[in-house]
Amino acid sequence: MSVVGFDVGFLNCYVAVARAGGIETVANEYSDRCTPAVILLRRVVTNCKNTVQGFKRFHGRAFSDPYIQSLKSSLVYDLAQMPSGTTGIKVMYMEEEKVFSIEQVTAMLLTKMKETAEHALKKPVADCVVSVPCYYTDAERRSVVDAAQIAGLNCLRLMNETTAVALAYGIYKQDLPAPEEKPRIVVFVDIGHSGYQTSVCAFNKGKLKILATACDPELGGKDFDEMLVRHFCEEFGKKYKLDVKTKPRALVRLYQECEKLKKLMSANSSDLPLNIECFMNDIDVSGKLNRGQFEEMCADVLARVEAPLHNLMEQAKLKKEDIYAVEIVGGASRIPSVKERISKFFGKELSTTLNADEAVARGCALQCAILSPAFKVREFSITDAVAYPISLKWNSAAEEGLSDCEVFPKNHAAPFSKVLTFYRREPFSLEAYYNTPKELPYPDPTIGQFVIQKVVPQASGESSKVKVKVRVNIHGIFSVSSASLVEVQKTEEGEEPMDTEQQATPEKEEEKEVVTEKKSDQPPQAKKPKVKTKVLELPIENSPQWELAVDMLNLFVENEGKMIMQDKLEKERNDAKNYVEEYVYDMRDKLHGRLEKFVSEADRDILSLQLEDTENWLYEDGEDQPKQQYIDKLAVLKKLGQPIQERYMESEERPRAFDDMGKQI
Ligand code: ATP
Ligand code: K
Ligand code: MG
Repeated sequence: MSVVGFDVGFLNCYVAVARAGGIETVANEYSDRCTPAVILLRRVVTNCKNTVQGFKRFHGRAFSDPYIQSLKSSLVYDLAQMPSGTTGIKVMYMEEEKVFSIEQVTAMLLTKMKETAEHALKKPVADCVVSVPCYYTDAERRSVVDAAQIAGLNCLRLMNETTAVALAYGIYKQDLPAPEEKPRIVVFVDIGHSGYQTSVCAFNKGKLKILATACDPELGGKDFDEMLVRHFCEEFGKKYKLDVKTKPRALVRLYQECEKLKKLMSANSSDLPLNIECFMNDIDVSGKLNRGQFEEMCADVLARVEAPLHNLMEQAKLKKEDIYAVEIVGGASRIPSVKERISKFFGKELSTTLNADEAVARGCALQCAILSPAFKVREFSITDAVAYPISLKWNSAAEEGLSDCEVFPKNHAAPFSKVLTFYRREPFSLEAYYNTPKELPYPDPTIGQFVIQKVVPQASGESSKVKVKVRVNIHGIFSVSSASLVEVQKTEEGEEPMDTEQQATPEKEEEKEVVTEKKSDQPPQAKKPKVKTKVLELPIENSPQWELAVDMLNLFVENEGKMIMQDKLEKERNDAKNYVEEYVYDMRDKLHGRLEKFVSEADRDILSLQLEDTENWLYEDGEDQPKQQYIDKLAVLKKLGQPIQERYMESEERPRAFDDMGKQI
């Protein structure tokens, strides 16, 4: 049982684990707590790598989605359509052109993060909590759950990023109002590289409830970079007659330098330089900028900060005076003018008590600890909110036409189940969809199709009562989770009716009757006959939008395993090569140093020649060989070198042995 939280950012990822000392964010193999959201795929021949990055927003989207199409030109890799219609990424891998699904690519990233967690915990990791933006739809969420599965993870919860932050904020607070008191209302703002999320949360002792969320999925640090890049492209065009947009490599460097400059400007308001050597056509370029100019050129971007805040307060029907604190996280929350806007909106100082980069991962690890039976952690109940209102529609036999019903309004508590009652004689289908398409990040509001099968009329010929349970689960994903038919069996008068309906879901639940076909118009009877009922479970055919087929998912799981093996082999091969290289350099130095006295001149010449040959081989034919070749090369060298080293060791050991004897006496 592992307790791990993963923050999968657009740019930066963090891994937090629970250990005896509490929750901590852990470092990767490069001793960095931040893991870039970048996948490097080896393409054997050229030994260069495909770099895949900026893929977080491809989840659950059709390849034909205008958003995906509009991004194509700005990516350094190609996109392709998967057989299911979703988005894939085309790369060269192991000498072959391959298309990886977005789930596979995120799985590769999660595999890296899983290894970081395993290294820190020194045991295998499976159970975890993974973060997603609170504006993610069903299709996006299902895609991330699949990615986790491909990476061999058991995702206990997909957690909304702002909810993770709220948990990290609230769980250690000792002074929260008692359960029956007025809750403490806190606003959370996370502004990262790609997206801007806000939520308002009510805290009482031992619990938090998200009241509302509001977002701009297209506002983040990247937009400020964009403005800087645009500015310098123009300036360098005038100053050096360079058309930067035509050279992708130069453009990538300019983006990197502009991001650095943007960060520097957060701490410094004076003129700051931007210098790039050999930028294009061997020309060195330079420019400068100060914070005032930066804010001016970003006016349109900054103007977008306020709208979600308005929206949030309006949804929650709260006044600014009701807000106890505004806690901000995310890298771009460090931009002074962003902070100013938020602070001005609420008319209060912002609170920065959490680590702006690590709070999401820590919140996820805390949630994982709460869900884990093996870990003792303070009781804390978390109620999230539905991001987009969900409706069902169906063919109504009675009304002849389509009927629909909103089952989960916006900000409805989640996770949550509802039982709907239908009166039907035959199988029927329900279509779930988001009823506010304008709010969605993509064009198709369909959630999925659910067919309730094996519905039959009662023995009397009347319609059957069919109970359908719909839910938004712990990941924030909608489903029709079960259906049952109530078979009425008339019984002797006086006998107690049997209640065979099952209960007991930990989730909160509500019932609602949906009459879609008239119950028979019997006159009300004076004496109601006592009835016995039998409940039959009905099979449901689920077809959520953009679902990854089970056999595809299994294939991806298998392939991920193979790729991990391939990486391992590749690492071993590289290590074997490095050992040869190290031995060559090390021995050459020593032959002319401390080993000199322990080798005859003739033997030394032989070994020197061998070392030189091996070095040349490493740069030529030996550049890219199977592991065994390097092992063999090393063995040949060691056969000559080992005896020399042994003679040296012996002579070193001798006087020390005497010393030890001296001490014993
Ligand atoms: P997302 O939350 O959208 O998935 P992410 O989690 O990867 O993205 P963060 O790591 O929170 O994003 O933030 C990264 C962004 O913050 C980048 O645009 C980065 O340039 C910006 N950033 C980081 N530090 C600073 C700073 N000191 N000043 C200005 N911007 C900064
Ligand atoms: K992050
Ligand atoms: Mg983030």
